[in-house]
Amino acid sequence: MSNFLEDNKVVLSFLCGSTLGAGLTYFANKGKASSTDIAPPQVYYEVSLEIKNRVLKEYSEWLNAHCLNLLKLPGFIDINLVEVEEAAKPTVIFVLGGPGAGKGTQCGKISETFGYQHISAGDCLRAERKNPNSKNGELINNYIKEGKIVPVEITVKLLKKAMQESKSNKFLIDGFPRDPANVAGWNEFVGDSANVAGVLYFDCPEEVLEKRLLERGKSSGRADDNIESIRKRFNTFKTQSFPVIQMFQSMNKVKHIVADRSIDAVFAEVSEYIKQVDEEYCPKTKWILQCRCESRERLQEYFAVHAAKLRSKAFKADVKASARTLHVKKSF
Ligand code: UP5
Ligand code: MG
Repeated sequence: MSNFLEDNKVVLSFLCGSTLGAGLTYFANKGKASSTDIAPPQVYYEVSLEIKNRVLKEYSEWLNAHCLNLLKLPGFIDINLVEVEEAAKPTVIFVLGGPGAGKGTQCGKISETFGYQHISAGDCLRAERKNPNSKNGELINNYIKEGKIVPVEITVKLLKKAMQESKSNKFLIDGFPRDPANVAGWNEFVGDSANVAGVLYFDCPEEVLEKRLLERGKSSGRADDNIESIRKRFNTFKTQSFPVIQMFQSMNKVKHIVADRSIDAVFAEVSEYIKQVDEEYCPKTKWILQCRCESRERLQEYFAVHAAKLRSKAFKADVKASARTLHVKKSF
């Protein structure tokens, strides 16, 4: 316990440093029965609250204030509020589409707006190619110039390392998996340690892609932004990468996006998808609220107050609650 705050009604004891930390205990300062008194029966109650990410900050602030108000009710002894850490697996979205479809552009925007970590397989390989200590530099260079797919052992290790070094728990894996061998490599090296939420597929006609890449090639310095390499990349995409998209499609995992539109129009649709993934896959915070009351009647008063307050708030649909009585301590 590091901090005490006292007024006439309550003593608030912080069990940890932060407001969103592991636990807070609130005590009513109402004088407990002494050993010679007949102690009233006390009811222990536990409410589990699962809070969706989008209301977490607002709800946490509200809940803290609400706990202090509850203690003003007669018969309340204490409330213990515990945040349960979920050891959730990382969430992964694969981002696929032809060369120049806008994968990198959209990933940048998603990452800025929704806090995903953007890991581009192509960028990882290009960085590895420049690494003087790497044995694979020359091989990577040749594969990229030829528009061919680098052996998966090299790529997947770079991806895994980037994920492990990140503090984030949600990732956009851009430009991977590009062929069935890449899928097998992912399953072998990452597999169950991450949840693949789905695939964002940017679909764009070749003429548009070619124009974009030639334009970018004027200044990108990329070894593969020239017409010969571009044609080879198109061919690799059609023959080896598209079947991967079809495979994910058959598993109902693909979000198809028409990419031949303005960057903002594409991002508007992408944003809706990311919100859905966040909602479904990203960990929600759970709180356990334990209260000790003098009697059942007092607890019922508690529920009347809590439920009414929650009903009056916009975030009610974003909080799931379940409750149970732990036990009733008998009086002598
Ligand atoms: N642009 C973007 N969106 C636009 C829009 N809506 N309207 C108008 N313009 C738009 O965009 C490309 C250009 O288009 C930019 O100038 C942009 O401003 C504009 P970008 O966002 O960069 O498109 P992206 O899809 O990321 O294109 P990129 O060229 O990066 O795709 P590739 O898939 O070809 O490249 P990647 O880097 O992923 O891979 C390169 C090579 O690495 C591969 O060919 C392969 O040899 C190797 N590789 C592997 O072997 N294994 C892997 O797992 C990954 C890569
Ligand atoms: Mg890219």
